Amino acid sequence: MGMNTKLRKLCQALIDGKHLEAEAITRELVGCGVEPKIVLDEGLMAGMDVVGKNFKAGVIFLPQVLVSARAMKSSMTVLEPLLAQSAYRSKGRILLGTVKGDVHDIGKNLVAIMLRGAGYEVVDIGVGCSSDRFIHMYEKHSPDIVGMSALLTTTMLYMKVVVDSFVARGIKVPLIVGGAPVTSRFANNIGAAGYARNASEAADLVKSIVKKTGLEV
Ligand code: B1M
Repeated sequence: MGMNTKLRKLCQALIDGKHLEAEAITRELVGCGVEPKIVLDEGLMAGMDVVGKNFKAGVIFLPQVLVSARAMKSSMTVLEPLLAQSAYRSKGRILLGTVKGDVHDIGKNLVAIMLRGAGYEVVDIGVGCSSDRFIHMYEKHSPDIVGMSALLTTTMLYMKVVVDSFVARGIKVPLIVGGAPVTSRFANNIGAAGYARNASEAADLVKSIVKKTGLEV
């Protein structure tokens, strides 16, 4: 079976929510030497895209989305060590969380993987994070950058609450944002230090902020 056929099968396994199959095909693909980034983009992300569209169109419902999300997570356990392979040496510490009211964490986890792969230390504080949690964890871990993720048009508004709470406390850490509904314009409007469209852009963004603020040694 050719690589493209396998990628299509992976995409379909994700859509069908077959996590064992998705994980097995992922293993096969990387075993054949296919770049993990290609497996991610052309297999998993392509599948998740269809899932999102079908959900929006009312063709499938939440339980199906959940089984697809589980399939994505199973495949990611195979890809994660490969994506994060570069030798570890911390270039900076990033605090990362999904904001209050939002449970979507696949994108955030991917951002964490890419950042770790790019040599940053990531403190992942999970989903549904209130501004108090962001601040408490900031004080505990003293990160160089704080990153927020939101997947809902309703919860992205909470990013402003977090930015404002940091400002109110006089904390000057750069706050960056991302997630499907978030735009660079929105990021500007709420006073965030930056926006990234996807996980690799997030790594570039962090790199440029770290450089600008002279954190890199
Ligand atoms: Co939800 N969901 N969901 N969902 N879900 C979306 C987001 C939606 C667009 C689907 C749709 O209608 N087409 C829609 C939002 C509509 C809107 O507000 N605009 C939606 C909805 C409505 C809901 C519920 C409200 C459904 C309901 O209950 N009626 C509910 C809300 C729950 C809540 O959070 N309170 C809900 C629930 C769920 C599940 C739990 C079933 C599941 C999440 C499982 C999980 O994450 N553990 C789920 C899923 C899987 C999706 C879709 C299908 C896929 C999301 C995903 O994982 N994508 C999604 C449709 C879609 O986006 N295609 C949808 C793959 C992931 C790798 O991409 O998360 O975009 P993404 O992350 C990217 C970038 O955005 C960026 O980089 C990542 C990697 O490239 N990025 C950052 C993300 N965070 C970043 C942070 C950064 C920088 C970049 O800096 C810090």
